[in-house]
Amino acid sequence: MMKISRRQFLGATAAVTAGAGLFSFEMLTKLDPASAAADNSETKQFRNVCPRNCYDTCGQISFVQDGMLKKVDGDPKHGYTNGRLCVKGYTYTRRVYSPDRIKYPMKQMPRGSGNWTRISWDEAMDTIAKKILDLKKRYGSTLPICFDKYSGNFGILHYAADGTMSSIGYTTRAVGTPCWPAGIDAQTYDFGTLYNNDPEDMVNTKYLILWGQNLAWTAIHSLPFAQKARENGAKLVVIDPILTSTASKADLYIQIKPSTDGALALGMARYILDNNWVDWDYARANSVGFDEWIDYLKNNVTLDWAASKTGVPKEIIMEIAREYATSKPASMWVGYGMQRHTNGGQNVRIIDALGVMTGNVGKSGGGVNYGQLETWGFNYGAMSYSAPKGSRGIVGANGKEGDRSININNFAHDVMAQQDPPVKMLWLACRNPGGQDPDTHAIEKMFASMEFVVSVDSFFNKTVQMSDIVLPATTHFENWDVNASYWHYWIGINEMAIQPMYESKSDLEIAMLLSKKMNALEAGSCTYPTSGSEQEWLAKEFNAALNASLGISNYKELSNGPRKVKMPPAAWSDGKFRTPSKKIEIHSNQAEKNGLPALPIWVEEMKAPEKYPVRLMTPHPQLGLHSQFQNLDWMMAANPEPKLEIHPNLAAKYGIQEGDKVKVFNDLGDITLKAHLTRTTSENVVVSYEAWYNKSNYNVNYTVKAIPSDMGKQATGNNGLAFHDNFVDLQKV
Ligand SMILES: Nc1nc2c(c(=O)[nH]1)N[C@H]1C(S)=C(S)[C@@H](COP(=O)(O)OP(=O)(O)OC[C@H]3O[C@@H](n4cnc5c(=O)[nH]c(N)nc54)[C@H](O)[C@@H]3O)O[C@H]1N2
Ligand SMILES: Nc1nc2c(c(=O)[nH]1)N[C@H]1C(S)=C(S)[C@@H](COP(=O)(O)OP(=O)(O)OC[C@H]3O[C@@H](n4cnc5c(=O)[nH]c(N)nc54)[C@H](O)[C@@H]3O)O[C@H]1N2
Ligand SMILES: [Mo]
Repeated sequence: MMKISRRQFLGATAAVTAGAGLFSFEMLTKLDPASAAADNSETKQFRNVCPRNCYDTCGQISFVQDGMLKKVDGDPKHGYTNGRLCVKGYTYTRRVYSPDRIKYPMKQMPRGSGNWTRISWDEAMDTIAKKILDLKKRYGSTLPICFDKYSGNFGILHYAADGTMSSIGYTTRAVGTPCWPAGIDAQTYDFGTLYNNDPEDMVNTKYLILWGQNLAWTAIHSLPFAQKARENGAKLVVIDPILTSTASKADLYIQIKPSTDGALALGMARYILDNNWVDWDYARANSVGFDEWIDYLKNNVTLDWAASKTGVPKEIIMEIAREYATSKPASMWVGYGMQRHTNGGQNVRIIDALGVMTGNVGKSGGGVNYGQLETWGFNYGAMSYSAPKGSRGIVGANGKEGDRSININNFAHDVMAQQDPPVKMLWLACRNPGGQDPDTHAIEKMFASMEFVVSVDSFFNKTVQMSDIVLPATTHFENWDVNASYWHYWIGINEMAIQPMYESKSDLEIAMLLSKKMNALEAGSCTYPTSGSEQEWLAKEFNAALNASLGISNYKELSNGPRKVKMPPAAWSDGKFRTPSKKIEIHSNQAEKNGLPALPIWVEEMKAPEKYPVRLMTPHPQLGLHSQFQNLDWMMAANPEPKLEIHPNLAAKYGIQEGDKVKVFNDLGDITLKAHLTRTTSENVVVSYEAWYNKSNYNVNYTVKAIPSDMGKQATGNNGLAFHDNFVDLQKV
């Protein structure tokens, strides 16, 4: 199984019809050089998997005619995504044939000027390889080269980007994940790792709480399972400071004050205790520290306190406590939004304890579900290459020389802080810190201080705009791969459906090409293999255990359809927890050792500073996935510009009306947005979704501070980011 601590790992359909009215297949075919072919030529179908960083990791069928991708649909053989895609998935033809794609290797002179020139692959590789060798000579190691990869493409062969770096020597690595680390640590302290029930098992629940999770946008294929549970009589409760699309589908929506979920869970726990709805047998047999926590509840928690802390009326806390504890089984899904706070991990620990006290852990239809990496049992051959002999690195805890780690969540600061040797060159793949990292001004300053920047991408996003050389990346229809999900249990093969567009290459091909060039310039300077077809590489990612768990003898069988990893439907149903004590650790010595409370007790939330009284939340958009999709023409047609969602009462205080331009600012920076008055957000919370709009400088992260969340270091190397503890003031312009 893959260990998450190993490296920085993970770490709707309406608008398509809107777009379809504006863009026809005829327009689409005009973009393709091969489109002269007759219409009646044979349509071939291929199996693909959407490789984006998303719960759903959808099974796709691509329809190809005369070498052209005509349509992308859901794969009916995928038991979780069930033949459907999200709105983004249906736009893939627009991505593949987007006129904005980076077509060739290009250089920008000077960096940031927009003055791009097409160069050959050979010139690109020659320039990059010479720069690497030059830095190595000047500094005696490859440590001045810093690598930052995250989640642009989670395909297993895309770990070749990591392999590129390990094969040239010891480098500086951005370690951690901006995504979900606080919650991972919480579940690691409590259960030993993160491990959710099969989401298809959701249909068996009698009560479902979606806690800071917006599945209608971020995991749409779970919605049918949640709906099925409702049809079977389950009640759906959504807890979120924003009345989301998901909340609109719930039986009960609870608008909680941000970052106070722990107080709500503690209030519920106290009421459950007072009514003796506790599953004492389960909790005492399976956990350590349970009675100690019960004492804490008795001595420190009251319903009045929980109500005043969370803004949730006492009667509602009592109602959901009673229903959650007495509906058997009851399930909770803890989203990644709610852990992006300074006490986010701690709040997840408290919610975990609520699941344990009611005996809902290890049960079908139950669980405190967050995510899983149980199905990721690949060999990771594309990323595992050792440094050339004689490479110099940083001496690690094991006494051996190795890479230098810096914090992915304080990237700008950490890059600039490196001395002996300083960081001089950046290599970015599947990663857009210019759009996605907090404190964009600091990121820009850091990029400007570099000697050389290479990025590998498909679009001229903010990071590419700050690069010297960009290498064009294929889309997943143009290469082979295999993908797993961090939520459902399915694994699917991604077949090459069309030839790479223009001169684009996959991260794997780039790794091999760079190795060829480096070794030509200086023999032995790169250990990465220089040959092998993508299918050969793919075959090497499978092993006997993985094949057995999928019921296959050869990976090629996946071409007949995705397979589900054989695991019980309920996580932890065997009761074999992976903590040091082998039990659920309500009292966690490990947490205590790391300077955190040993018990799942209340930790105060971050308060707004006087100068910046309004919380700006920047969660994930419906029509984009971070900096992907929203830049495509169909998405721009459906959602042409970003907006600031603001409650009418707050708007009135600032004299803001619908459509007014509003400057959103703090000491870090500002963005100007059109106001949209809505009662879906709380009175002191404004909302603007993180996304990249084509040819626009909109970026919420100009105002977002790199404030760490409380957890993440234990399992992922660094703490996460408290994206939603971000405070601003407003001004009508
Ligand atoms: N304000 C705010 N900021 C946030 C968040 C938030 O909630 N609020 N969420 C955070 C979270 S949860 C995450 S996960 C991060 C995501 O941060 P990133 O992982 O940086 O985000 P993406 O935009 O998905 O992908 C980065 C780039 O990968 C490129 N890419 C796609 N496929 C390939 C490929 O095959 N090869 C190469 N080389 N490149 C490819 C894409 O074109 C894109 O430009 O953002 C974080 N940032
Ligand atoms: N369409 C789309 N799908 C995506 C993504 C995308 O960008 N777009 N990103 C993918 C990635 S990388 C990730 S990490 C996941 C994230 O998907 P989710 O787990 O759904 O997380 P978010 O969308 O960040 O936030 C979910 C909700 O948490 C709420 N929230 C914020 N703070 C609090 C709080 O203190 N308490 C409570 N109760 N709720 C709070 C937000 O208001 C938001 O509605 O989605 C994945 N899927
Ligand atoms: Mo994420």
